[in-house]
Amino acid sequence: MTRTVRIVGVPMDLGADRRGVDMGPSAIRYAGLADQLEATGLTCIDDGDVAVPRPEERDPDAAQPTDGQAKYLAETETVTDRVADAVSDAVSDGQLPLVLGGDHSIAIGSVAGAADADDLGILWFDAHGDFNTPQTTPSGNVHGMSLAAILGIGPFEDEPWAVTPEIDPANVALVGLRDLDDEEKRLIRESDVTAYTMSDVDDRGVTDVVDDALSVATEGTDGVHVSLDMDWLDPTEAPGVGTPVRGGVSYREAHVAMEYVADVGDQLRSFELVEVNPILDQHNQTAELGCELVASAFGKRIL
Ligand code: 4U7
Ligand code: MN
Ligand code: MN
Ligand code: MN
Repeated sequence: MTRTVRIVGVPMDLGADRRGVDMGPSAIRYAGLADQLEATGLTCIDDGDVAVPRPEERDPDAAQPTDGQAKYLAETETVTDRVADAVSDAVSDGQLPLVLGGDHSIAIGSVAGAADADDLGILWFDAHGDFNTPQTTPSGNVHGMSLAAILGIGPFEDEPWAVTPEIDPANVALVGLRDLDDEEKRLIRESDVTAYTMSDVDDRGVTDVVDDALSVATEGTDGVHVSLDMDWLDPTEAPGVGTPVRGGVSYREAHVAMEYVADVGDQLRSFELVEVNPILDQHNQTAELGCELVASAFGKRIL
Protein backbone atom coordinates (compact mmCIF):
# COMPACT_ATOMS: atom_id res chain seq x y z
CA MET A 1 0.00 0.00 0.00
CA THR A 2 1.44 3.34 -1.01
CA ARG A 3 -1.32 5.63 0.25
CA THR A 4 -0.80 7.70 3.37
CA VAL A 5 -3.12 6.62 6.18
CA ARG A 6 -5.12 9.44 7.76
CA ILE A 7 -6.35 8.67 11.27
CA VAL A 8 -9.64 10.24 12.34
CA GLY A 9 -10.67 9.69 15.97
CA VAL A 10 -14.35 9.81 16.91
CA PRO A 11 -14.85 9.70 20.71
CA MET A 12 -18.55 8.99 20.32
CA ASP A 13 -20.74 7.08 22.76
CA LEU A 14 -24.15 8.62 22.12
CA GLY A 15 -25.17 5.66 19.97
CA ALA A 16 -24.59 3.06 22.70
CA ASP A 17 -25.90 2.32 26.21
CA ARG A 18 -22.60 1.60 27.90
CA ARG A 19 -20.30 4.52 28.63
CA GLY A 20 -16.61 4.18 27.89
CA VAL A 21 -16.60 3.55 24.16
CA ASP A 22 -15.85 7.27 23.76
CA MET A 23 -12.36 6.46 25.12
CA GLY A 24 -11.76 4.02 22.27
CA PRO A 25 -9.68 6.35 20.07
CA SER A 26 -7.28 7.14 22.95
CA ALA A 27 -6.92 3.47 23.89
CA ILE A 28 -6.24 2.49 20.28
CA ARG A 29 -3.60 5.21 19.90
CA TYR A 30 -2.07 4.25 23.25
CA ALA A 31 -1.87 0.64 22.05
CA GLY A 32 0.62 1.81 19.43
CA LEU A 33 -1.42 2.18 16.27
CA ALA A 34 0.85 4.67 14.49
CA ASP A 35 4.03 2.72 15.35
CA GLN A 36 2.53 -0.52 14.10
CA LEU A 37 1.45 1.01 10.84
CA GLU A 38 4.82 2.67 10.38
CA ALA A 39 6.53 -0.67 11.08
CA THR A 40 4.40 -2.04 8.25
CA GLY A 41 5.94 0.57 5.98
CA LEU A 42 3.00 2.96 5.93
CA THR A 43 3.04 6.70 6.42
CA CYS A 44 0.42 7.97 8.91
CA ILE A 45 -1.05 11.35 9.65
CA ASP A 46 -3.16 11.70 12.79
CA ASP A 47 -5.92 14.25 12.30
CA GLY A 48 -6.88 14.16 15.99
CA ASP A 49 -10.46 13.75 17.13
CA VAL A 50 -13.74 14.97 15.71
CA ALA A 51 -15.72 17.01 18.29
CA VAL A 52 -18.54 15.07 19.98
CA PRO A 53 -21.20 16.59 22.29
CA ARG A 54 -21.13 15.37 25.90
CA PRO A 55 -24.12 13.18 26.79
CA GLU A 56 -24.40 14.80 30.26
CA GLU A 57 -25.39 18.05 28.58
CA ARG A 58 -27.90 16.54 26.20
CA ASP A 59 -31.38 15.06 26.31
CA PRO A 60 -31.46 11.74 24.45
CA ASP A 61 -35.11 12.28 23.54
CA ALA A 62 -34.88 15.91 22.37
CA ALA A 63 -35.21 15.15 18.65
CA GLN A 64 -37.19 12.00 17.97
CA PRO A 65 -38.63 10.51 14.82
CA THR A 66 -42.43 10.76 14.63
CA ASP A 67 -42.57 6.97 14.62
CA GLY A 68 -40.19 5.06 16.85
CA GLN A 69 -37.10 5.86 18.87
CA ALA A 70 -33.51 6.88 18.09
CA LYS A 71 -31.64 8.37 21.05
CA TYR A 72 -29.51 11.49 20.49
CA LEU A 73 -30.64 11.68 16.90
CA ALA A 74 -29.71 15.34 16.34
CA GLU A 75 -26.28 14.94 17.97
CA THR A 76 -25.67 11.81 15.94
CA GLU A 77 -26.34 13.69 12.74
CA THR A 78 -23.96 16.47 13.79
CA VAL A 79 -21.18 14.00 14.54
CA THR A 80 -21.72 11.87 11.45
CA ASP A 81 -21.63 15.00 9.28
CA ARG A 82 -18.23 15.87 10.78
CA VAL A 83 -16.96 12.34 10.25
CA ALA A 84 -18.19 12.41 6.65
CA ASP A 85 -16.30 15.64 6.00
CA ALA A 86 -13.06 14.30 7.51
CA VAL A 87 -13.31 11.04 5.55
CA SER A 88 -14.15 12.68 2.25
CA ASP A 89 -11.26 15.17 2.71
CA ALA A 90 -8.86 12.25 3.17
CA VAL A 91 -10.21 10.44 0.12
CA SER A 92 -9.96 13.55 -2.06
CA ASP A 93 -6.35 14.00 -0.88
CA GLY A 94 -5.61 10.48 -2.14
CA GLN A 95 -5.24 9.11 1.40
CA LEU A 96 -6.69 6.09 3.15
CA PRO A 97 -8.99 7.21 6.00
CA LEU A 98 -8.83 5.14 9.18
CA VAL A 99 -11.72 6.03 11.49
CA LEU A 100 -11.39 5.09 15.17
CA GLY A 101 -14.53 4.71 17.27
CA GLY A 102 -16.44 5.27 19.23
CA ASP A 103 -19.68 3.42 18.84
CA HIS A 104 -20.84 2.03 15.50
CA SER A 105 -23.24 4.89 14.74
CA ILE A 106 -20.23 6.73 13.31
CA ALA A 107 -20.30 4.39 10.30
CA ILE A 108 -23.15 6.52 8.96
CA GLY A 109 -20.61 9.32 8.58
CA SER A 110 -17.69 7.20 7.40
CA VAL A 111 -19.72 5.68 4.60
CA ALA A 112 -21.24 9.00 3.57
CA GLY A 113 -17.75 10.48 3.31
CA ALA A 114 -16.23 7.47 1.58
CA ALA A 115 -19.02 7.07 -0.95
CA ASP A 116 -19.27 10.65 -2.15
CA ALA A 117 -20.17 10.28 -5.80
CA ASP A 118 -18.82 6.77 -6.35
CA ASP A 119 -20.26 3.30 -6.09
CA LEU A 120 -19.04 1.83 -2.85
CA GLY A 121 -19.22 -1.72 -1.51
CA ILE A 122 -19.34 -2.39 2.23
CA LEU A 123 -17.86 -5.20 4.32
CA TRP A 124 -19.41 -5.26 7.78
CA PHE A 125 -17.64 -7.51 10.34
CA ASP A 126 -19.91 -7.75 13.37
CA ALA A 127 -21.70 -10.10 15.76
CA HIS A 128 -24.76 -7.93 15.13
CA GLY A 129 -26.60 -6.84 12.01
CA ASP A 130 -27.00 -3.17 13.01
CA PHE A 131 -30.10 -3.40 10.84
CA ASN A 132 -32.74 -2.08 13.24
CA THR A 133 -34.79 1.01 12.48
CA PRO A 134 -36.40 3.43 14.96
CA GLN A 135 -39.52 1.24 14.71
CA THR A 136 -37.85 -2.11 15.29
CA THR A 137 -35.11 -1.16 17.78
CA PRO A 138 -35.40 -2.80 21.19
CA SER A 139 -32.95 -0.28 22.69
CA GLY A 140 -33.27 3.04 20.87
CA ASN A 141 -29.50 2.97 20.35
CA VAL A 142 -28.36 4.16 16.95
CA HIS A 143 -25.29 1.85 16.90
CA GLY A 144 -27.78 -0.97 16.36
CA MET A 145 -29.34 0.87 13.40
CA SER A 146 -26.32 2.18 11.52
CA LEU A 147 -26.27 -0.20 8.58
CA ALA A 148 -30.02 0.19 8.03
CA ALA A 149 -29.50 3.95 8.18
CA ILE A 150 -26.72 3.77 5.59
CA LEU A 151 -28.99 1.83 3.25
CA GLY A 152 -31.88 4.22 3.73
CA ILE A 153 -34.05 1.63 5.48
CA GLY A 154 -36.15 3.45 8.05
CA PRO A 155 -38.58 6.27 8.35
CA PHE A 156 -36.59 9.32 7.41
CA GLU A 157 -36.32 11.18 4.18
CA ASP A 158 -33.60 13.14 5.85
CA GLU A 159 -30.20 12.50 7.35
CA PRO A 160 -28.81 10.58 9.11
CA TRP A 161 -31.11 8.06 7.51
CA ALA A 162 -30.80 7.74 3.75
CA VAL A 163 -27.50 9.63 3.83
CA THR A 164 -25.98 7.60 1.04
CA PRO A 165 -28.73 6.32 -1.22
CA GLU A 166 -26.10 5.39 -3.80
CA ILE A 167 -25.01 2.35 -1.78
CA ASP A 168 -26.44 -0.69 -3.52
CA PRO A 169 -27.41 -3.34 -0.92
CA ALA A 170 -26.27 -5.95 -3.44
CA ASN A 171 -22.72 -4.74 -2.72
CA VAL A 172 -23.04 -5.05 1.06
CA ALA A 173 -21.81 -8.14 2.94
CA LEU A 174 -22.13 -8.81 6.67
CA VAL A 175 -19.78 -11.36 8.20
CA GLY A 176 -19.91 -13.15 11.54
CA LEU A 177 -23.52 -12.58 12.62
CA ARG A 178 -24.72 -14.36 15.75
CA ASP A 179 -27.04 -11.99 17.59
CA LEU A 180 -30.00 -10.58 15.67
CA ASP A 181 -33.33 -9.24 16.89
CA ASP A 182 -36.44 -10.82 15.33
CA GLU A 183 -37.56 -7.80 13.34
CA GLU A 184 -33.99 -7.13 12.36
CA LYS A 185 -33.78 -10.63 10.88
CA ARG A 186 -36.83 -9.94 8.79
CA LEU A 187 -35.35 -6.67 7.48
CA ILE A 188 -32.07 -8.40 6.57
CA ARG A 189 -33.94 -11.19 4.76
CA GLU A 190 -36.09 -8.69 2.87
CA SER A 191 -33.07 -6.66 1.76
CA ASP A 192 -30.54 -7.47 -0.96
CA VAL A 193 -27.54 -7.56 1.38
CA THR A 194 -25.55 -10.78 1.73
CA ALA A 195 -25.35 -11.99 5.32
CA TYR A 196 -22.86 -14.61 6.52
CA THR A 197 -23.54 -15.91 10.01
CA MET A 198 -21.09 -17.67 12.32
CA SER A 199 -22.70 -20.93 11.14
CA ASP A 200 -21.47 -20.11 7.63
CA VAL A 201 -18.01 -19.51 9.08
CA ASP A 202 -18.21 -22.89 10.89
CA ASP A 203 -19.36 -24.71 7.75
CA ARG A 204 -17.14 -23.15 5.15
CA GLY A 205 -14.22 -21.65 7.01
CA VAL A 206 -13.52 -17.97 7.40
CA THR A 207 -11.34 -17.62 4.29
CA ASP A 208 -13.99 -18.97 1.96
CA VAL A 209 -16.65 -16.74 3.51
CA VAL A 210 -14.49 -13.62 3.40
CA ASP A 211 -13.52 -14.39 -0.18
CA ASP A 212 -17.20 -14.44 -1.16
CA ALA A 213 -17.93 -11.35 0.90
CA LEU A 214 -15.13 -9.52 -0.90
CA SER A 215 -16.61 -10.46 -4.28
CA VAL A 216 -19.97 -9.07 -3.13
CA ALA A 217 -18.38 -5.77 -2.10
CA THR A 218 -16.02 -5.33 -5.06
CA GLU A 219 -18.17 -6.46 -7.98
CA GLY A 220 -19.10 -3.42 -10.02
CA THR A 221 -17.97 -0.95 -7.33
CA ASP A 222 -15.19 1.64 -7.34
CA GLY A 223 -14.03 0.87 -3.81
CA VAL A 224 -14.77 -0.90 -0.54
CA HIS A 225 -15.43 0.41 2.95
CA VAL A 226 -14.51 -2.00 5.74
CA SER A 227 -16.29 -1.64 9.06
CA LEU A 228 -14.77 -3.71 11.85
CA ASP A 229 -16.83 -3.94 15.04
CA MET A 230 -14.55 -5.52 17.66
CA ASP A 231 -17.47 -7.58 19.01
CA TRP A 232 -17.07 -9.58 15.80
CA LEU A 233 -14.31 -11.41 17.69
CA ASP A 234 -14.92 -13.87 20.44
CA PRO A 235 -15.07 -12.10 23.85
CA THR A 236 -12.13 -14.21 25.06
CA GLU A 237 -9.98 -12.26 22.55
CA ALA A 238 -11.84 -8.96 22.69
CA PRO A 239 -13.47 -8.45 26.11
CA GLY A 240 -13.44 -4.66 25.85
CA VAL A 241 -16.67 -4.16 23.91
CA GLY A 242 -20.09 -2.94 25.01
CA THR A 243 -22.16 -5.81 23.61
CA PRO A 244 -20.07 -8.99 23.73
CA VAL A 245 -21.56 -12.18 22.28
CA ARG A 246 -20.07 -15.66 22.73
CA GLY A 247 -19.03 -17.68 19.73
CA GLY A 248 -17.13 -15.11 17.68
CA VAL A 249 -14.12 -15.55 15.44
CA SER A 250 -10.77 -16.50 16.93
CA TYR A 251 -7.54 -14.52 16.91
CA ARG A 252 -6.18 -16.41 13.88
CA GLU A 253 -9.47 -16.27 11.97
CA ALA A 254 -9.63 -12.52 12.46
CA HIS A 255 -6.09 -12.07 11.19
CA VAL A 256 -6.50 -14.19 8.10
CA ALA A 257 -9.76 -12.39 7.30
CA MET A 258 -7.91 -9.06 7.45
CA GLU A 259 -5.10 -10.46 5.30
CA TYR A 260 -7.72 -11.29 2.68
CA VAL A 261 -9.04 -7.73 2.99
CA ALA A 262 -5.51 -6.47 2.28
CA ASP A 263 -5.54 -8.35 -1.01
CA VAL A 264 -8.09 -5.88 -2.44
CA GLY A 265 -5.20 -3.35 -2.48
CA ASP A 266 -6.15 0.00 -3.96
CA GLN A 267 -9.82 -0.93 -3.93
CA LEU A 268 -9.80 -0.39 -0.16
CA ARG A 269 -11.37 3.06 0.15
CA SER A 270 -11.70 3.44 3.90
CA PHE A 271 -11.56 1.45 7.13
CA GLU A 272 -13.12 1.88 10.55
CA LEU A 273 -12.41 0.20 13.86
CA VAL A 274 -15.28 0.61 16.31
CA GLU A 275 -16.79 -0.39 19.66
CA VAL A 276 -13.51 -0.62 21.62
CA ASN A 277 -14.49 0.05 25.25
CA PRO A 278 -11.41 0.50 27.48
CA ILE A 279 -13.49 0.55 30.69
CA LEU A 280 -14.62 -3.01 30.03
CA ASP A 281 -11.27 -4.15 28.64
CA GLN A 282 -8.46 -6.12 30.26
CA HIS A 283 -5.09 -4.38 30.02
CA ASN A 284 -6.07 -2.67 26.75
CA GLN A 285 -5.96 -6.02 24.94
CA THR A 286 -8.95 -5.24 22.72
CA ALA A 287 -7.37 -1.99 21.52
CA GLU A 288 -4.06 -3.79 20.94
CA LEU A 289 -5.75 -6.52 18.94
CA GLY A 290 -7.61 -3.85 16.96
CA CYS A 291 -4.27 -2.26 15.99
CA GLU A 292 -2.90 -5.63 14.91
CA LEU A 293 -5.95 -6.30 12.77
CA VAL A 294 -5.71 -2.91 11.08
CA ALA A 295 -2.05 -3.62 10.32
CA SER A 296 -2.99 -6.98 8.78
CA ALA A 297 -5.71 -5.34 6.71
CA PHE A 298 -3.20 -2.74 5.54
CA GLY A 299 -0.65 -5.28 4.37
CA LYS A 300 1.39 -6.47 7.37
CA ARG A 301 2.71 -9.99 6.90
CA ILE A 302 4.58 -12.33 9.27
CA LEU A 303 7.47 -12.95 6.86
B1 4U7 B 1 -23.24 -2.89 17.59
C1 4U7 B 1 -29.10 -4.54 19.61
F1 4U7 B 1 -30.96 -5.10 20.91
N1 4U7 B 1 -29.45 -5.33 18.44
O1 4U7 B 1 -30.26 -2.84 18.43
C2 4U7 B 1 -29.70 -3.14 19.49
F2 4U7 B 1 -29.32 -6.46 20.98
O2 4U7 B 1 -22.74 -1.74 16.86
C3 4U7 B 1 -27.60 -4.50 19.81
O3 4U7 B 1 -23.16 -4.01 16.63
C4 4U7 B 1 -26.87 -3.60 18.85
O4 4U7 B 1 -22.35 -3.20 18.72
C5 4U7 B 1 -25.37 -3.71 18.88
O5 4U7 B 1 -29.59 -2.40 20.46
C6 4U7 B 1 -24.74 -2.62 18.08
C7 4U7 B 1 -29.67 -5.20 20.87
MN1 MN C 1 -26.36 17.01 7.42
MN1 MN D 1 -21.86 -2.92 15.16
MN1 MN E 1 -21.69 -5.45 17.25
